[in-house]
Amino acid sequence: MSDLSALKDETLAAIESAGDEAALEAVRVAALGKKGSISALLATLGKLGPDERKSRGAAINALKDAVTEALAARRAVLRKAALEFQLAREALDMTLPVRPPAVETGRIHPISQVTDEIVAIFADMGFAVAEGPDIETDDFNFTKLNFPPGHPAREMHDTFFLQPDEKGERRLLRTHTSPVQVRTMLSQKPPIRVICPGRTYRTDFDQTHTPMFHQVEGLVIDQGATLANLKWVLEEFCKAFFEVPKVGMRFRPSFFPFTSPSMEVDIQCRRSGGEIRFGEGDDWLEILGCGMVHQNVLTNCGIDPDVYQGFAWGMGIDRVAMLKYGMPDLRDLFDADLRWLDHYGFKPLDAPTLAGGLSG
Ligand code: 2NL
Repeated sequence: MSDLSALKDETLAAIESAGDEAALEAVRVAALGKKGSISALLATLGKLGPDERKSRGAAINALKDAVTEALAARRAVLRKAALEFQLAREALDMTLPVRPPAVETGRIHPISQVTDEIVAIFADMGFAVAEGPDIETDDFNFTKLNFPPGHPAREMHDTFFLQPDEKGERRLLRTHTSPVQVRTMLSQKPPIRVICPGRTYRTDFDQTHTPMFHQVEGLVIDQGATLANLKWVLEEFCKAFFEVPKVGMRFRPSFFPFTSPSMEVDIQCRRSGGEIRFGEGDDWLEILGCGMVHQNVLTNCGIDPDVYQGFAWGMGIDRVAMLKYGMPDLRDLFDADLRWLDHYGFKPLDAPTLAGGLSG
């Protein structure tokens, strides 16, 4: 019988050390499976005499019962441990505060907000939005816009130039968004009504200038586009943008190579105690430049100046954003300070629309 007790010790030890249900099942098959050690013992009973069969049969069955019982006990222990492990792993701490979603904590940068406001106003007047590359050719940034080679106005633009390419041509960071309008005129037939918002670059860095800044320009080309239309468009824009029913405007003669005549536009305002209000008072604030598109520009862009004429304007977005939302320092716009953005930024779901109110 010592063979049975050795087998019993061995099998019970294997059962105790089975670390999971799969290992336990392997022990069960090795002992009680068709080819298992205990099953093999039972198969030997047939060859024994009746007395020996009876006593040995009882002993083997007792071993089988002991093993079956130990298997069940160990299985229960392993099941409980597996369940507890799963429960611990899947535990949720219901007392943790809910983290607010990004749409509530994120902020739209004032430059993006003001750009969206400007786009909404001009879209309502039937303007499309056009965009173009920040890196431009000298031809699109200057020559086509009636800056002749060597013209002093080129120097006034404080241009960032890139290294010349194999052909000796040096590309540049656009100094205004006008090359987008050049591209538009070259690729579309009149009538054209576009606005071109985007990043622009000049080598200028002080209290009121950053080397990267934002501009929006507008362009209308049509057979009957006049200076009166230009004035109406700009007046509608200013009323909508500054959210006032009336705004005084002053058009002063000026010079740009790409327009003739050219004008700078001031709007009426009142400055008091660091605050500024539009549509009242007797101060003036310059906000944009504009004019009738120069005939040379039309010709350079494949438009017949004897059939079509047009008007255009350009405005700095950063400065009007500061004016409208009372931001004191231009450089804060580009400092990526999250506390500043939390204060001056806009909620993502408060998108500007004319019907819903531009600035919420
Ligand atoms: C300013 C003045 C201006 C334009 C931009 C323009 C573009 C084309 C043709 C003619 Cl393709 N004009 N743009 C016209 C007048 C003024 O900007 O002070 N911007 C900040």
